Amino acid sequence: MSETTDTIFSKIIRREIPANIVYEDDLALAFTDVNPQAPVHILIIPKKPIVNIATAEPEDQALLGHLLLTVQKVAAQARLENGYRVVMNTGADGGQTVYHLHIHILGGRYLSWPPG
Ligand code: DGP
Repeated sequence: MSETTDTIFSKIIRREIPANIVYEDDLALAFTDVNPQAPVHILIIPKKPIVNIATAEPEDQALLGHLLLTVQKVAAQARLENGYRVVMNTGADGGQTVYHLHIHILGGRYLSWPPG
């Protein structure tokens, strides 16, 4: 088993640890963040264990597009009509702590800019 298949998110995909799953399809899973930074904080992940956007391959193009369109569905389901932020922390300086690609959806309050 490669290290990328053994993150906490792969355990969530395999239902080995619990999560509050809010959306699932053949390619993606979405669940609420355990340490929310906004009233709505949802993570969207591919079921394929890609490390991050920096290591994604050309063959992942359709999957990455699918994840971004999944953002639309999940944000609408969470009633984020006033807007939201989409974040992909990437690598050490990007603040990535779980090395399984994930998209943060943050909303439900005004989000200031720039981030820390
Ligand atoms: P990042 O810093 O971008 O790698 O964010 C990882 C996020 O994952 C962080 O906001 C906390 C969340 N997280 C870590 N472990 C778990 C877990 O076991 N369950 C859930 N729901 N979220 C987790």
